[in-house]
Amino acid sequence: MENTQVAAVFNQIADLLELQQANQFRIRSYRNAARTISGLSQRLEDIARQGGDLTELANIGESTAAKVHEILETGTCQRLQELREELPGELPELMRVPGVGPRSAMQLYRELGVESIEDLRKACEEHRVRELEGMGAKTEQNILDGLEMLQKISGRMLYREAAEHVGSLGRHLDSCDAVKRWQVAGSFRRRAETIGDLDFLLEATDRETATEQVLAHHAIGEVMSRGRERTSVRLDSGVQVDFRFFEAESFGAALLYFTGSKAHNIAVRKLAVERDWKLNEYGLSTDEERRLAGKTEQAIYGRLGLAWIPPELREDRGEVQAAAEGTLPALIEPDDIRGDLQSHTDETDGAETLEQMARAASERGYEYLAITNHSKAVSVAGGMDEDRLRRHADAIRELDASLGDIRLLTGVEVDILKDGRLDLDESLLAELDWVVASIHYNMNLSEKQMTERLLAAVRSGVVHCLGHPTDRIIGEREPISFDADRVFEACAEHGVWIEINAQPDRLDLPDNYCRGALEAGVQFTISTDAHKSSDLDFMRYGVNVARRGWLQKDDVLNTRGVDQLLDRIRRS
Ligand code: DGT
Ligand code: CA
Ligand code: CA
Ligand code: ZN
Repeated sequence: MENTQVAAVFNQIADLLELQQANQFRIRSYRNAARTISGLSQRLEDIARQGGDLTELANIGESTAAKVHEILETGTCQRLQELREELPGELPELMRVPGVGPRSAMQLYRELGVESIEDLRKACEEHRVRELEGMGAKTEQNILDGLEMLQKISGRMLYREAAEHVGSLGRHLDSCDAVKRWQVAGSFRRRAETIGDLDFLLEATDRETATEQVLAHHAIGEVMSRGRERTSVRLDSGVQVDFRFFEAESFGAALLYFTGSKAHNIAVRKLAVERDWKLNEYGLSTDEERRLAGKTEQAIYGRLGLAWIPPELREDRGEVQAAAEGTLPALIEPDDIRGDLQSHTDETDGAETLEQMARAASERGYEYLAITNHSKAVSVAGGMDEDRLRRHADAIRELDASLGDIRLLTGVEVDILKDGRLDLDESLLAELDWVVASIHYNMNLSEKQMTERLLAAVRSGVVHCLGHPTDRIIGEREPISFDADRVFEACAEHGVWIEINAQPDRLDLPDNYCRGALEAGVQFTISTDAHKSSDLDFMRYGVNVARRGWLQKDDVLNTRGVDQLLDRIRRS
């Protein structure tokens, strides 16, 4: 148990006492205790375990010390539970909303019957809050803003957002001269699709100075705890960041431990335990405390008879066994990508012209770009009918003929209609270089209907690739339900590629589907689905997914050079 968690319990007690409008001195004594505890450099748990006297600490008397012991043992405390029971509904939760204090929470409850966050949102939206004494339209808006913020804080962020924070924090850490070395661990290093919090590991010349320098970063909003081992902050954006200090001799062990995943750690530690060794964030050692490794991950894995495992694979999905047998995949790299196979222009819902997109792809060193605008069913995007597509394809061919350094492929993203038919004439589709088929409507069909719908597209004989195959939007829309095994088998049989769509909120095919598709013999594309030239840079997010899905260079079509690509997609 961390000091911050103990302090949080005391702060919660103080909050609830405030809701009850209890004695101010009692409230303050809990707050003072919380402040002392979160400012300690040593862990309370360690002090207690060594039999230290907690009452020697400022603001901690007999009864508070007893509560600390209770919290350390049980994770909570009786007094907090009692207070919770004395108050109705989720009233205490209301105070987590920025802009809502104990007094206003009580007022909202008494006068509007607001007992939960949901009640509060509704009351604001129905403009009932502004009618209350001492509140107004501005307060109401503040509360709504606070609710939005709260959702952001309690939610996870997309990998892309995390990457922006890491970029900015990383540049800052590079400028801190007391920071000798830093690394991001956690789900970010594993390149997971969403990230809870950021975990930085630091080696410092002097931890105190390094902490000062790190905390000077402009984006840091609140320092939640500060200590010799760890400092935790919340950025202005609400994102939580942990900075942990390690010495060089332990850095590899720390990196291994804090990269996780937890399941991977457990699987690796099991190998150590089988040898009667000990593995933790400080190193690998014999039970007699003789150090075996700790400086690098390679050395630790090596001692355990394992090859170094790329972080993207550390999910306990068979990687430990593969590392023992020497059969880990040689994962695809961003530099392996030679072109992009899904992009849009201002012919439909893209923001830029054909020329602009072609130039941008060429600037990225690509050998080819497929232009895949929408078909007519996607009317919100201004989708094309047959005539328009014919003329558009001519324009693509014409521009292609005038470009020396990049090959433009004539293509389309044809909508798969509800019954599995394609939204454009198949004889026209057969004339194009590259046909992506995707679902954009009617996503709530039964699994059986959805499977038939996808199978019809796969078997059409004119489709090269299934675009954003599950249609999920991270945090917004669940994947469609379909029999993935059957669809993947059909794709393998009919030579239909499966797209890994690299849009940051799609990442579709999701990584947890990739292994199944791979085992079925499916081949993949990684495409950005760019709607403007800067979207072409999403490619690396797609590569992240592919790596987490165990894909190698040869599993991905657009790692081929242009001649080989054309050879592969040419219709027989
Ligand atoms: P997140 O932050 O929810 O996106 O996911 P992670 O994986 O970054 O998780 P986090 O930040 O809670 O912890 C970082 C790593 O530390 C985690 O991946 C594995 C390691 N770790 C944390 N707690 C435990 C634990 O109880 N046991 C083991 N074996 N490892 C843990
Ligand atoms: Ca984390
Ligand atoms: Ca963490
Ligand atoms: Zn689409």
